[in-house]
Formats: sequence, structure tokens, C-alpha cells
Amino acid sequence: MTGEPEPAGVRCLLMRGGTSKGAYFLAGDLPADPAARDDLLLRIMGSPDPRQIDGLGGAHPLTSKVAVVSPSAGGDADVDYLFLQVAVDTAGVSDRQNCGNLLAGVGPFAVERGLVAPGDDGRTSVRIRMVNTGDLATATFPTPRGRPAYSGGARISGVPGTAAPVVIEFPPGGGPLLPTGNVRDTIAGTPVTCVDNGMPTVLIPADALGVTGYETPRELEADAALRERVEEIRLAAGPLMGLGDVGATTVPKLSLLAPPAHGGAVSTRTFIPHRCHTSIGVLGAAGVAAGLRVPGGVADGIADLPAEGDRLRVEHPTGFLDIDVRVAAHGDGPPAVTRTAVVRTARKIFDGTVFPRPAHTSPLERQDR
Ligand code: NQM
Repeated sequence: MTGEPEPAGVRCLLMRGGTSKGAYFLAGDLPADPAARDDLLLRIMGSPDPRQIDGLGGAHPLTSKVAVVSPSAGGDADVDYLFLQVAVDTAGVSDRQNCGNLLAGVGPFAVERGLVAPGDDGRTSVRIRMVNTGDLATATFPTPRGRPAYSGGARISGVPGTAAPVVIEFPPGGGPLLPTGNVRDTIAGTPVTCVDNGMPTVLIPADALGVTGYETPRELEADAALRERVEEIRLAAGPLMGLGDVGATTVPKLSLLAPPAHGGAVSTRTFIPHRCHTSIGVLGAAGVAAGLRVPGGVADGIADLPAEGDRLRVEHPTGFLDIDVRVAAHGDGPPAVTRTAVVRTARKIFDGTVFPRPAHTSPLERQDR
């Protein structure tokens, strides 16, 4: 007998959101103090540990994610969604990036927890403030008989089977699409286009890094020289993109571009930023798609743009992501995004009480905010 009290359980809903998986919490069920909250989340997810064996995390950044949801105080949103990336093998929790995949589960979660009343026509729209960036999104999904439906006919690459569609519209955000002010930059001797359409992303022609851009994520991750070069570009791009020192953060992302191989607009391999994504993030794809539409960017001569319409097919290692992005330039002004929309799916996996491992086992090193 240790005599030590067992940690209290926390109400939690485990969901797949798009091609990611995460733990969803009501903000009121977590400590208000960010340091105490992050310490608790590390113990819930099982970090730091490469296998996250003692927690909910799935031993990969894409399955070590948290959504914190609360009623919104502002008039233009129904709920606030704070995304937290829980590092896998270090004791870090970062709010420096957003996640458009977990975003797909936020609307259904808000209905599950009674934060938003279901629509009376079998569909519900939830206006979401993404606290990490201040940007807004509206998610619309089926709620027959007042409950979110998760089964349906929508298919997204990277997820087996089909599920109910979650249609997400993003009104234009406040920041510039080209955060360095340039259509092209040369960083660490490499031509790049730096974009931000909800996620800071550096677009790089794959051949400028000596790869084809069709390698598997595992092959790219095994290439130590490539990873070093990608990290060198990222660290230099951060300050140029107005992000400051990005050493301890998970942004910017870096997408290697190659000509489409399967009838899409472009082929991508995306570093997020140290692992190579098995598909591509939603907002990462929104940035890539916007970057393809910027005349004179590094995608010129690589991408194959459809003659009409907003939809672009972004190819990735496990299929493709279709996303609607419209870019316009007014007069001599810089190009700006006027519309972004995407279809995702989400699924409630488990609803219950999660028990964190005891406090003294978690040395907390919070990441730079
Ligand atoms: O870009 C992974 C993901 C993401 C983020 C990452 C995301 C997005 O696939 O909107 O969803 O880039 O870290 O979940």
C-alpha cells in the first residue's frame, strides 16, 4: 500500500476527426491554469514516451491531439475550440498550431455535450472560433432525431470505409496569405513559397531537395540529410513568416511539391514538421491549394490547375484531399484567399472517464508559446 490517493478521472470523448484522432474535453472539465492543464494532459495521453503506453495517445503526432471546447463569449461563434498538440516523446504541449482535422469533431462534440442545440431540419451548423488563430469556421453535419449521426456515405482518403459528412466552410482569415510579403523566397539556398491559409506552410519543389516527392513517408523520414535540410529551412522560415523563433514549435509545416501522379493538381509530402504526414492536414492542404493559385509561386511548372471551379485535388501519400480554395487579387494588392471549404468526417469512438497517471511521474517542460 502506498497510501497515495488515486488521481481523479476526467470526462472525455475520444474521437476521430478527419485523418487524426484526439481526446475532446469541455474546458470546464480541465484545470483553468494552462500549466496545470498541460501537466494533466501529458499524464492523460501518456507522454513523454515514444509508445505512449500509459495513456490515450497513439504514439504519433496525428494521434496525440487534444480539443478543448467551451461556449463562445463572442457573437460570431457558438463555441470556442482550442487545439493542443501533445508531444509524444517529450513533455511538451503546444498551442502554437491549429488542427483542421480535429475541427471536424468539434461540432458533433458540442451537440453531444449540449453546448449547441441540434437544428430542427435534421442538420446542425455550428460556428466555431479556432482560439489558436482567432479564425472562424462553420461545420454542418447531420443530426437526425437531434443526435449527431456518424454513419454515412462520405469517404476521405486515409480513413477506411465511409462516414457522415462534416462540411466545413472557412471565412477568409485576417492574416496575409503570403506572410513574407513575397511570392517566392530563397531560404537556405532553396526556392520556396511561404503561405498561411490557416496554417503556416512552406512550399518547396521536391526536386530542389534532391527527392522525387513520390517517396513514402517512411523513406523520407529515414533520410537524415533531407530531414536536416528541411529543419534548416523551417528554422529560417519561422522569423521571415512572422512566427519568431520556431525551434520548439510544430510550425511552419513544409510541403514538398511534385507534379500530380493521379490526375490531381499536385502531389505532396508534408513534414509536420519532424514526422512526415501519412496524408496531409486540412489547413496544410488549404495552404498548399492557395499557394498553387498564386501566380509566380514555386508551384508554377509543377501543379496542374483545373480550368475552372474552386476545387483542387491535393494528392498525398495515402490518396488525395479535395478542397475548394478561391484566391483573388484586388488591383496591385497581394493575392488573398476569398473562400476555403472542405468535406471531412468524424466519429465518436469512446465516451467516458479517463484516468491520468499520477502527477509525480510527469516532469513538465512546456513548449514555447
Ligand atoms: O493542417 C497535422 C492533421 C494535422 C493538422 C499537422 C491539420 C491541419 O492532419 O489542419 O489537421 O499538420 O500537424 O491533423
